[in-house]
Amino acid sequence: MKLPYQYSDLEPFIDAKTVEIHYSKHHQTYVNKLNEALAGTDYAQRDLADLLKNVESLPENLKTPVINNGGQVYNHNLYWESMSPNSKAQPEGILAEKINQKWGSFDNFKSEFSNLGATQFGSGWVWLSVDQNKELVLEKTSNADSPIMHAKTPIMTMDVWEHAYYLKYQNLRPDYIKAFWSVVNWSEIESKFLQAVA
Ligand code: MN3
Repeated sequence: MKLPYQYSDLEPFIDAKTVEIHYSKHHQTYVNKLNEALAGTDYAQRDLADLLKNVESLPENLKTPVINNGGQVYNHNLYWESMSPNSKAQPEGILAEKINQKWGSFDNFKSEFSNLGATQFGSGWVWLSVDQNKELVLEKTSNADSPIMHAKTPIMTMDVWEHAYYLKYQNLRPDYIKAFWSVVNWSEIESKFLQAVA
C-alpha cells in the first residue's frame, strides 16, 4: 500500500526517519518476500486478507511464508492506517459507546491497550478487533501473528516491534506507546468498525 501521509507527518510523536525505514525497508521487505513466495502460484492474485483467513488450507510450503510475510504486510497496512497527522483525541459515535460499554471508559480502554503493548514479550502487535459475535476484543500477538488469521476483523493496531520505535525511544517502549495515542486515526477506525459490524 501507499503510505497515506509523508514520512515527517507524524512528528514529533513518530519521527520521520523511523517512518521512512519502517515503511520503505521493513514493510517493503515483507512485501517482496510475500511476492516471491507466491510468484507463479494460483495464490498470487488472491486478496491478502482472504489468504490469511484461509491460511490453514494453503499448501504446506506456502503456509510459513504467507503467515510470516503476508501477516506482516497485512499488519503493517493496518498500522499505517491506524495513524494520521489529523488525529482526534477520542473516538465518537457507536464505536465510542461500545468502548465505554465494554471497558467502562475510554481511559480504561486506553490503559488496557497500552498495558498489552508494554507487556508483550519480544516482537509483536496490539489489536482492537471485532470478533464473530460482533463484539470488540483487545489482544496482543507475537511476531507476525494477526487476529485476521483467527476469525476476527482487526480495526486498529500498534506495532511493538523494536524497529517501530527504537531510533527515537530506544528501550523506552512505554514512551512510544504514550506518543502513539497522539496520532491515532479514530475516523478511520470508526469506519472500519462500522464495516465490520454491518
Ligand atoms: Mn513493523
